[in-house]
Amino acid sequence: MCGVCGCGEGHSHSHDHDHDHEHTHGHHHHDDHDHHHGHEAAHSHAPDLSPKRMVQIEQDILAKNNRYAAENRHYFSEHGMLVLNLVSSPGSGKTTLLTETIARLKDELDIAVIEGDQQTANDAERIRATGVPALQINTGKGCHLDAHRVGHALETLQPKDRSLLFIENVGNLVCPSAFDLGEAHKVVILSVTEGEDKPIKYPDMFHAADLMILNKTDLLPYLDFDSEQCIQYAKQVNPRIKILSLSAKTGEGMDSWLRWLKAELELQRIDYA
Ligand SMILES: Nc1nc2c(ncn2[C@@H]2O[C@H](COP(=O)(O)OP(=O)(O)O)[C@@H](O)[C@H]2O)c(=O)[nH]1
Ligand SMILES: [Mg+2]
Repeated sequence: MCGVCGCGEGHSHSHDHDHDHEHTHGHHHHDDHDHHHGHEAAHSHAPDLSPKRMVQIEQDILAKNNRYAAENRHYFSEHGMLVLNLVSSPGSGKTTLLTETIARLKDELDIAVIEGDQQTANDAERIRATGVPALQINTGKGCHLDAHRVGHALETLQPKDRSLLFIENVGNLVCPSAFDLGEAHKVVILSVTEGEDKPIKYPDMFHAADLMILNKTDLLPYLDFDSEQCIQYAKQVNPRIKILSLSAKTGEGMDSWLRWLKAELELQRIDYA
């Protein structure tokens, strides 16, 4: 996972000094721009660490993330929420899919969005323009969202009970696969312009996802993208993966996605006291 890029080491530094406590969700000083520290340091001294030490650091980071994720998951279940973690490479159409989905569902469901990008609040602004609440998290040098930051975002966003919460992760087919945010499902979005071999090139991500959305099908006539081959590759790395093809632009195939969303939300609501 992140040992290669060093991002994990940065998180260790930035969290160790004040977050080894129980996660109370009670402090508000973590806003959008305060998690940059640590990363540069990590990149500069990571080469000095032995491979064994690097592995230990990664395991500690993931264990800590998993504890925060468990707290988030508990919170989501207590509030009857469906939470989806949208992962993909940059530009696959995550934000477009969200704005199109929100336009179709916002009158019948409560929806909120957490947006993750290295810089800018552009995507949160695109979401807010649809009329639903959105919170932007900027990860700076970081290449993924982590459960701790999502926990704090919840304090600010205050999503409604029985609502649908989308988390648009940082565009990256590698690191976000390792970080559980407490979501019900990771949904990987792959656009047909990216090539059919991405599931076998980035198997961790396709293995971690429960649903793959093949987006931009409106462009298929102009490409030599082999959908059958792509689906076969995805099933090769994850036999359980569900696959939907759609065009966020034309709306073709959106109905199956909306039906899937509503069915999943009902499942979460059943357990809600
Ligand atoms: N042709 C086509 N373009 C799309 C579709 N979905 C998104 N795009 C375009 O792809 C680009 C990246 O979309 P965006 O939603 O910002 O992707 P993100 O980086 O994954 O959030 C934009 O120019 C979108 O207009 C689609 O279904 N068909
Ligand atoms: Mg986006």
